[in-house]
Order: sequence, then C-alpha cells, then structure tokens
Amino acid sequence: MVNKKWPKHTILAIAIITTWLKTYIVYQIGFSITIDNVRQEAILFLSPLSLLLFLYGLSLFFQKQKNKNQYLLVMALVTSIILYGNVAFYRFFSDFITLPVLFQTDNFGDLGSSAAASVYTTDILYFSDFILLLTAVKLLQIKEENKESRKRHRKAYFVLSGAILFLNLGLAEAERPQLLTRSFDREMLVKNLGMYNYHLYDIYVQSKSQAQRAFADGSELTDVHSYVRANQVEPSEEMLGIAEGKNLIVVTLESMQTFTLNQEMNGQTITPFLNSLTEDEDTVYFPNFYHQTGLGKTSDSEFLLENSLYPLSGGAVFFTHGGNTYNSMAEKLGNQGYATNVQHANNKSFWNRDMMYESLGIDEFLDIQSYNVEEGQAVNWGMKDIPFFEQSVAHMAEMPQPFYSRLITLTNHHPFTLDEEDQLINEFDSNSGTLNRFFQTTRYLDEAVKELFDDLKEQGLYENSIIVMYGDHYGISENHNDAMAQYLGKEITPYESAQLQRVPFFVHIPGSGQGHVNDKISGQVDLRPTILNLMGVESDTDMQFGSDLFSEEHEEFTIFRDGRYVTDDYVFAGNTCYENGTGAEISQEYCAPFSERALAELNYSERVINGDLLRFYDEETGHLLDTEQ
Ligand code: GP9
Ligand code: MN
Repeated sequence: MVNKKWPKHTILAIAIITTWLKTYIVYQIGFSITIDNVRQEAILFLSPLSLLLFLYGLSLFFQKQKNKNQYLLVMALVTSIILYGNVAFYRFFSDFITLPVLFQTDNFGDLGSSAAASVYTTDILYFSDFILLLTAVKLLQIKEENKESRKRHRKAYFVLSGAILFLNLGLAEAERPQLLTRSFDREMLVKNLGMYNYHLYDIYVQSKSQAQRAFADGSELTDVHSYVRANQVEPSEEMLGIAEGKNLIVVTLESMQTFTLNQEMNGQTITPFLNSLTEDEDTVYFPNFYHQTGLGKTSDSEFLLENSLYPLSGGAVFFTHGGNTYNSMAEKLGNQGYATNVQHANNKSFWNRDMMYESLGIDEFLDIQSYNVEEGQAVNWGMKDIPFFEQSVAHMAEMPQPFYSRLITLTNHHPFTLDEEDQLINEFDSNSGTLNRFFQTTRYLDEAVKELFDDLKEQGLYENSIIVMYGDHYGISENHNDAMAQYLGKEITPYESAQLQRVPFFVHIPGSGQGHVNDKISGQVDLRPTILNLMGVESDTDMQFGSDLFSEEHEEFTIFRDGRYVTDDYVFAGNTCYENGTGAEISQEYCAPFSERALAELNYSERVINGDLLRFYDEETGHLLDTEQ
C-alpha cells in the first residue's frame, strides 16, 4: 500500500464520504427524528452532502497536499464537534442546539452538569470520520496534481455542489412548503436541510434579530406608548373580576372557522355542541371575531393571546424573537399566584415553543412526553383530541389551584384526515378533498370539546374554572375558493375571503348567567385584555394593542396581519374598500383614514418586537425605564 500512489482527490473523497455517512448514521442513532415516508428518508440521507461538498471542497484552493490535508482534518473535527455537541445536548433536552441557548447563561448550569453526565467513552465513535481521515492522511501517498486540469475540475466540482444544494432545497420545499419562511420546527429544519445547513440558517436568523435589537433603545418606545395609551378603554364594570380566583382554561381550537357554526353541510349539523353554547346562559359567543395570524399560524395566535401584540409580517415571531422580554398573560397570572402551563401533544421544539414559553414565563410545558398515546389514539399530526383532553384534564386534577392551563388541539389540522370510527358526519362533495374532510374533522373537534366539558365536570374542576376557547387561524386557504363557493353558494370575492377569516371565540363562565352573543368586530389581539379583566388582573399600564371586548368603548376595528381590516362599516381587502354587510365596493376615501391607522399600528407592534423594546418598559408603573438598564 505504501508504494502505491492514490488518485489526487482520494483524501477529499474519503473526507466527504466518511463524514456524510457518519452524519446519516448519527441522525439514526443520536436523535429520534421521525420519518414518515421514503421521500423524507431520501432527503435525510442527501441533506448533509451539499454543505460538506462545499466546505470540504474549499481544500481544492490549497496548492500543497499537506495543506489540503490539514484543512480537511480541521473541518472534519469541526463538523464532528458540531454534530456531537447536538447529540449530547439532545440527550438531555430532546432538541437541537440553537444559537440563543448558547448565550442564555442560566441554561449553562444545567448544560454543564448534564453534558458531563451524558458523555460516554464510546462517544469517540462520533469522531470516526476524523479518525479514518487521519489514518488515510498518514498512510496513503497521493499523486501530484496537474495545474492545468485543476481549475477546470474545481469549477465543475462547485457547480455540482451548488446543484446538489438546489436539489436538496427543492425536495425540501416539496416536502415542506415554505420551510424557510415559516421555519416551523428545528427537527423539520434539520431533517430537510441537514444539521450543518440548519446551523448556518439558525445563525443567519438569530444574528439578524440580534442586530436589530442592538441598535434599538428605549426612546423608540415613546410614541408607541402614547399610541397605546390614547387607544385605551375603560373595562366593563359588570364583567370586571367576574372570574377572579378561578382556574383559567384556554382552549385553542385548531383551524376552526366560524362559517361552520350554526350551519349545516348536506343536512348534517357540523358543530352541535358549540352551537348549543352560542345560546347557553353561561357562555358569551363572539361571531365577529377574526384571527390575526401570519406565517406563524398556531404560534402567532398564542403570541397574540399572551401579549396582545401583532405577530410579524415575515417569519414566525416564536422563532425569530423567542428570547425577547415579554409581559405575557401567563406571567401576570403567575404573579397572582397562578400555576401556569401549556398542554400540547406534540414535540416541544415545534414552533420553538420550548424556548418561547420560557420567555413568556410559562411555568410548565406538558408536551408529547407527558401523554400516553395508545394504539388507535393517534391520527394525522398526532394524538387525537378526545384522549388528549382526557389526559390533559387528568393533569389538571394534579395541578395546584388556581391554575392557568392552555390546551392546544391538533386533530382538525390540514390535511384533515380521520380514522373511520371518528367520522361522525359524511364528507362534503366538492372537488376539494381538503374542504370535504374539513367538515368531518371540525365535527370531531366539536365532539372533543363536548367531552372536555364532561371530563372537567367528572374531575370536579368545572365549577371553579372559566373556559375560554378560540380558533387559531383559517383551515381552508384561498386555494379552495371554488369548493368554498360551492358550499356557501356565492362567489369568493376579496370581501368574502376577509369574512372567512372569522374564527370562533367563546367565554364560558359556569354559573355566571352572563351568556349572550356579542357581535362586536374583534380579533385575537383583544383576547388578553378581555381575559385579564375577567380575571380581575389589571392591565391598564400594559403595552397592549387590543382592548376589552366587554367595554362599551371597544373600537370596532380589527386589523389582519397582512394589512386587511374590518370595521363595523367597512372591509378593506384586495386593495378595495367595501361596505361591511352588503359587500358593495365603495370609494377608497372611506377607508383611507383606517388604512393609515392600520399600517401605523402594525408598525408600532413590529417595532416593539424587533427592538425588544419591552425590556425598556416597566409595566407596573407604565413608565419607560432608563435606557442604560
Ligand atoms: C403544531 C400545531 C399546529 O404543534 O400547533 O401548528 P400549525 O401548523 O397549525 O401552526
Ligand atoms: Mn394551527
């Protein structure tokens, strides 16, 4: 072997192939990445390659074989450390490393001790590519390179590595549309982009938001503050504190839309239980309540609920600004002695919830690990809502009271599939399978909510709780307009499309006798002030954009995240001003003043988030803090 001369790029080829294969094997053994089909497996296999080709390929710019080798060895070591670092981190946190966790010093206490305890001697195998490469460098003799061919080969090589990157991104986009703009979940990013590209992407996203934060100071808060104070309303005396001291249960109704309530589909009732609540003596129902979410979908609705700030126009704020200072509803209730938690049977890094919930001051996150999903209890995205509610209520029975517990449902999620035994009504008969099935999953969610109420009664939690339920966002996008038009029996104009952004909102206060239909125009940004007033928790010095829906002074002006808005008189959508009620197109002049305010309000909110400005604000006193702090 010693006398034989090996082809000139042997070392590079060994480096790429060993690291590539090792990374793929580590994906299988070091993490529990869920793979649903062959295409996902193929993407997972391909994903480490593009960056390795590029990074290791830079060795082609070195002239001497010795320098090439040294460079490759350093890179093999660096990639091994990154991968192994993630494995060790994953052992404790079941999550991938993201830049902010490295800078959150309070994490380090945990990190240090857990990392030490999670290192085994066999972990040396995570460096096997490096070891093999080192051996190859020592043993193999490599042929000299000819200068002429070098440049040509190099060019071809980088074209190939670019092509592989695009192939990877293309496959990932097909598997997960809007992967990068929405950046759902670290696991999804890792399995579609590969660990190394994921880290580059993470560095980009996090440094962008850090840079904006670094240049911000407290003075930027002055006009936001005046705006918020000027739009503040007095709470309703009748409702203020009506649920003081009770447990607060907030249910997120996945993808539920108001158009299904009090309606039939081919003679079948879609939401019998929720319909009964719209006439219930203890329930307030809001038929003109709109979602205001953007790309962050469910997580945006949580953001609106907790902070009464608008989510961002680009990307999911849970991801991009998960480390900001917030003054969330959970934190405020926590300060009143409430135990606070979120229950959701999904992996905890989805929407970066595990990080964001810390910033929101939520005491506990009961994620999929807290559930026992038995045979037949999972469909579509995971655990079915009925067993989910049942186990969540069992968790509640163990919680110290009063508690604030949020339940996030999952079954009524695109692509809206159900097991046969859970199909309580037939499918619709349009050309959109999505819409056809949506009625069935909505019907299932309605049934699940009914069972939730029963479970709460059984556990003796019902009487002493208030139950708030809201739809998080639309389930049926504009891609299904033809099918929607068939169901509604009318054309889906931009006006109708805006009306379809209504999601249900219920406030159920057992024994209160306060039930009524409140048809004010309202949105998710109003959840926080409305709920806090019911709980008797003051929020009149808080930096919040919504207002109490029980207040006489609540202004009927609801702004969507994309700039559309609805007032009691007008609807602005598709750059057209419509009369609310008739849907008639009217002159832009009517809408102009609202358009300006809508833009200003969204900008104010965005500025608060991008600059992390709440760190300069004392919500106790309503004063701006010294910028130096
Ligand atoms: C995921 C669930 C659904 O945990 O909240 O997210 P969505 O896709 O609706 O935003
Ligand atoms: Mn959702």
